[in-house]
Order: sequence, then C-alpha cells, then structure tokens
Amino acid sequence: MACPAKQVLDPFLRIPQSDPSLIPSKMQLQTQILVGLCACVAFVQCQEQVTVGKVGTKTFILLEGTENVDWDTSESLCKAKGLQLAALENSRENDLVSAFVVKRAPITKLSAVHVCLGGSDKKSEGKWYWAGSNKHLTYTNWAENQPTESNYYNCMMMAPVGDNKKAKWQSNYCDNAQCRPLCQSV
Ligand SMILES: [Ca+2]
Repeated sequence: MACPAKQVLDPFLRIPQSDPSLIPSKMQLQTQILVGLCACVAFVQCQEQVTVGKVGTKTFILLEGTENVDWDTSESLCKAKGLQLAALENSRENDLVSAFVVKRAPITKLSAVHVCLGGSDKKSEGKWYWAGSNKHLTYTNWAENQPTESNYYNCMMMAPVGDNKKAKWQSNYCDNAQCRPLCQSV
C-alpha cells in the first residue's frame, strides 16, 4: 500500500492574532483534530512489511513507512502486527539480517538511520536481554567499542559499519534515536 504524503497540521500558527474572523470555529477545530487522528492511523497502517527472510521457524520482517521511529515505538509497532522485535540468536540469523541491511541501505538510506533489534538492558545496566522473550544474550555481534556502558543507551540497533559490507549492533537511546523496526514472527 502506498503511504500518504506527510501532512503538516498547524491550524493556529498561520492565523493573524489581529483578525478574529480568521480564528477557526469549534467545528473547524474538531475537523482539524479528526484529520490529525486519521493521519496518525494512516501512518501506523501504512507501515509496509518487507520480508527479510526465514531461519528455522523465524521469519524476519522490516517495517518500512514514511517515517522513522524510536525503539520504544518500534516495539509497539511490531506487537501491533502480532510480531516482536527481532532477536538475532545465532550467526545464521544475524548474517541474514546483516546482509539485508547492507543491501538495502543505499535504497532506503538505512545507513543514515538504524534498524531496531529487540535487545535491551533497560532492566539492569549492562545485562542485555531480548525483550520479546526476556532471554539473556548468548550470541552477540556488537560493533567495535559497543555496547556503550550507560543508562542512556539501553536499546539495540543495527547499522552498516566500516566499508558497509556488514552491519553490526550498537547501543542507542530507546526514545530519542530514529530507526526502522525489524520484527520477527513470534
Ligand atoms: Ca545501557
């Protein structure tokens, strides 16, 4: 499904304060609010699902839309589709997703942003686990000098590194860094 063009809704900013006749009526305000809500619903629904591939019983799916989102939102978007953020628990799973991210980066400008994976250490600093299952990490593929030991960096993302021939993990903000959700079947 094609995603709608981004709408900018600012019914107040362009109205001169000196002309009361231009102040929107209650009906106009209600209409604007309704349009805004519809735009939000359209945004969630327009997240397109791109199948990355399958390893064993797991199918990995990238959600692509008009906007990038933060990790917390990514988790919610996966759950809303009956999925969960991806857990890369072995090299086969990691290599499949890594190759996809590298291949797709020039097309979707993924190199400028990140892909959100399901790893987190929100519960206890430095103790990383997969949020979908609460299992602690056994296999890892962190980029150099990652993860950063900090209570600010509690969520896992993946991005191309070095010569862009592979993608690796990094710790990042959960609610203040943009990514595209990488989900998996439950
Ligand atoms: Ca941390």
